[in-house]
Amino acid sequence: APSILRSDYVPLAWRIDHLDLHFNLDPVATIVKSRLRCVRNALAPAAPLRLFGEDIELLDLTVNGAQPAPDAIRRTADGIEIALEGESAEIEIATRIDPSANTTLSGLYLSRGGFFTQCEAEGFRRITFFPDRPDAMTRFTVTLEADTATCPVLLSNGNLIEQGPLDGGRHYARWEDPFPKPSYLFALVAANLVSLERRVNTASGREVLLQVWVEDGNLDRAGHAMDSLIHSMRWDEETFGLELDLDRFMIVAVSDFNMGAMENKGLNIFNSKYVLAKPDTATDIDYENIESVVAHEYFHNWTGNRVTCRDWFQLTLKEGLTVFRDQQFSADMLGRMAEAGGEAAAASARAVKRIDDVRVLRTAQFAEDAGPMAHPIRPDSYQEINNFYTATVYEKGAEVIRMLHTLLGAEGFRNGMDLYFSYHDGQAVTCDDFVDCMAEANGRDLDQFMRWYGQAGTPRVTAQGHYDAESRSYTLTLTQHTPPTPGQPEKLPLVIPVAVGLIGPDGTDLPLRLQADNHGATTKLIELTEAEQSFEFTDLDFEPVPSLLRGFSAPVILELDDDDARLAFRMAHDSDAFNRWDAAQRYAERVILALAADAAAGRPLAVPDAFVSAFRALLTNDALDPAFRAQAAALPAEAYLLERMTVADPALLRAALMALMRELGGALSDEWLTLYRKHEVTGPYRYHPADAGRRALRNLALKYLAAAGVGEGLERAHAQFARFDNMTEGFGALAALVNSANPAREAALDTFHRRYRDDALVLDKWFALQAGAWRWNAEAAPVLERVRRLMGDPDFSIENPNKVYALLGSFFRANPAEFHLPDGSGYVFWADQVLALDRRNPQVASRVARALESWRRFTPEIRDRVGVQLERVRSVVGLSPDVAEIIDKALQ
Ligand code: BAL
Ligand code: ZN
Repeated sequence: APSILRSDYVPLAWRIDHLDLHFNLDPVATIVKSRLRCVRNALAPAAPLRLFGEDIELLDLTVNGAQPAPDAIRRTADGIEIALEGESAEIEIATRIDPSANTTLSGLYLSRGGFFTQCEAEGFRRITFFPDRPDAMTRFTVTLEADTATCPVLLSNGNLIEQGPLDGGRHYARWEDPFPKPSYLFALVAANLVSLERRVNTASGREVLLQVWVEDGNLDRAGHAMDSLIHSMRWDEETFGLELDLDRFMIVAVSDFNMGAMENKGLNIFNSKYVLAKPDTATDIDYENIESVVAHEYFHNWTGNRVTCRDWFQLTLKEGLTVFRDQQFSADMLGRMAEAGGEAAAASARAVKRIDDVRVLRTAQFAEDAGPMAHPIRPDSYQEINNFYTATVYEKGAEVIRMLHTLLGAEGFRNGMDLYFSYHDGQAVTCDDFVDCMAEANGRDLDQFMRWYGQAGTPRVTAQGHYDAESRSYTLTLTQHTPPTPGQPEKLPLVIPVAVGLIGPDGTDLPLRLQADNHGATTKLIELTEAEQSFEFTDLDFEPVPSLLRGFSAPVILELDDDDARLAFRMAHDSDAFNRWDAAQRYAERVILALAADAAAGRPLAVPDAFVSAFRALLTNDALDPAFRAQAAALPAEAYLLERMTVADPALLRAALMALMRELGGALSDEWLTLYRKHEVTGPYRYHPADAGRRALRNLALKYLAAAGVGEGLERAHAQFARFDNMTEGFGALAALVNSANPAREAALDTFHRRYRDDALVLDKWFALQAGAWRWNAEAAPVLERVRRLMGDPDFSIENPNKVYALLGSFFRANPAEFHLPDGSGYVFWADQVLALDRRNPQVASRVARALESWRRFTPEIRDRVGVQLERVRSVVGLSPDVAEIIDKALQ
């Protein structure tokens, strides 16, 4: 497919100042009538009105009430062009669509008998002909007609204007959205749902109605989403002075959904996974995810909806900023809840949130940035925009915003935000417009900073320290280098904020004096802006141990030459919780990669005693919050470690990880059992970071003990599984049992399945656990056999994205050693599934296809076998543009 270029942007020739939509909803033949009021844009080059349309049947089209002359209208590959005269025109269009045949879940589709829409990025053109691009901001009025019995609830954006019965068992509702919006924010829902309602006042005293719509029977799972929404509203009022602008705000849960959730104006539609929670079906992590996704979509109301993107290349304008906002919100919420345990507990809760976010970035985004899909947070080209809802645009985009926040300070950042809304409310703008506001509000030149928007690849930063005893000074020399990425051979130096601490021999932070300043704080922000730069710290009586990039102050790979002793020292002493965790992770990584090298050379796999000691010291340090200890004692993600191997070899890595888990589980079994006993949570379940931290540490103890086959640990896991009242403990125990050589794991899986056989979201966990399981028992059958069998399970459905992500996604992404079986059977299976999915749902297929994009980093044996399957997929006629782009780029 041809690439679309950012440089090709042309403003709209015709604005649509009002759109009146009428839906006659029917599962197989929905009729959509639309009336567009078009106004010539004097600022753009003259051109015909261009309407996009895809997979819809045009029934009728009039211009100013008459059939247009044949030569005034032209069908194009992606829609219709109409030559218009004068300064304005009214277009009326009727189309027919078949929602029952829409398996793509983009546009108007059916889920469990109800009608739902998903229009971002380009789903609206699958509903009616329209200038379906984000800079076409329009006022919408929407009328819905549907069968009353099957679709008693009729929702769209904005305010309900009128509703009533119609003949033939049908009814209607009319909605009006007072705010102009692009078509990607349009939504409708017509279904049989019930709602949890709250009326709350905004900061300015306006009463608003909040609703969370779910299927009957699920109201007891809607409360946490509602609480999260109210917290999000308060937070945005307090932090950014931003208030809800509508009288009504709705969240709707749907079972079949490609993404996590969607920020349609006033009518957020959510994957039910990010709405429904009660203690015995949702884990602590589910509760946390729901809170952050509800916040994310709510925050989009200002960062995305009121101010939107000029074109899809600017996606990070709304996504990076909104992810940053939801991350800050979650950190504040967790910190606030933890405050009851003191200031240190609050700080630790915030640090743990930061660690979680960086784990995601390092695992998913760093790999993307090092592979064939590497792109800047603002790409210059794409073939299929759906492929660019990426970790780079979202997570790295959020890191770029975070750097602005770090460089400008909270107040400076807020001033920039205020200016952004004062200039651009109601507009479709670019990333430059945003950064310009930050620059103007702070009197700061951000031209060099803008390179973060244009350069792909993860920068490497190296550090060299030199202590001079005579002058009592320490010189830190930092270099930066960004490796080439596809289409970008040369990179320029970036602005990299580096938060630095220097640790003295006794483990405490030293006061820092940079030459020519006298602050004496113990963490200092320095700005690396050149390829190489030196910073001199004075008044130091000892050679310090540097602690760099505290709090992960920039999204870079910091190449440290710290040896084991230094890592152990920082693991024991670094006052920055993030870096303390990072030291533990780096040390573990060194040990794991050395074990993998041992395995490759046929040497016995021996874990160094020094590492076990450092690990024990951290684990048993009761001054540290349990949640933090659980983070530090969890090994780095397998996908991340594969990226760190010179040649990715999943079998060697798995052997190394198993050896380390067994050693740490066995050698520290007493410590794990003591921790397990000490951290029991009593009383009814509550979602709270203090409790969640204790549960996480106990579940981790079970995981290590079960991996090592420690009898008492397995007994504890069985006991926890036998009588659990919350999913965190139930699933934690089950996961420990399944990831062990203990034969009782099959019975536990059956018990769990029986208990939750009617609960789709819990069954997703059951599928994912099996697909991601390691083979602790060498005689057990390959996991691929189980995955094939589970695809035939009556509870599995290839039509449901959550099921596909749970079973296939977990297998392809979270179980590399089993996916990459030496006989290559995993790749044949992968290609079969990509092709089967592509016929139904290209967006889901493309996500699954991406599991092999980094194939060139693997061993020659793997590359040979993957290459054959990539070619096989590429040769198929009728591949979607989504999958075609991924495969083409992988093969380039
Ligand atoms: N805009 C797509 C879903 C999200 O990022 O909120
Ligand atoms: Zn978003």
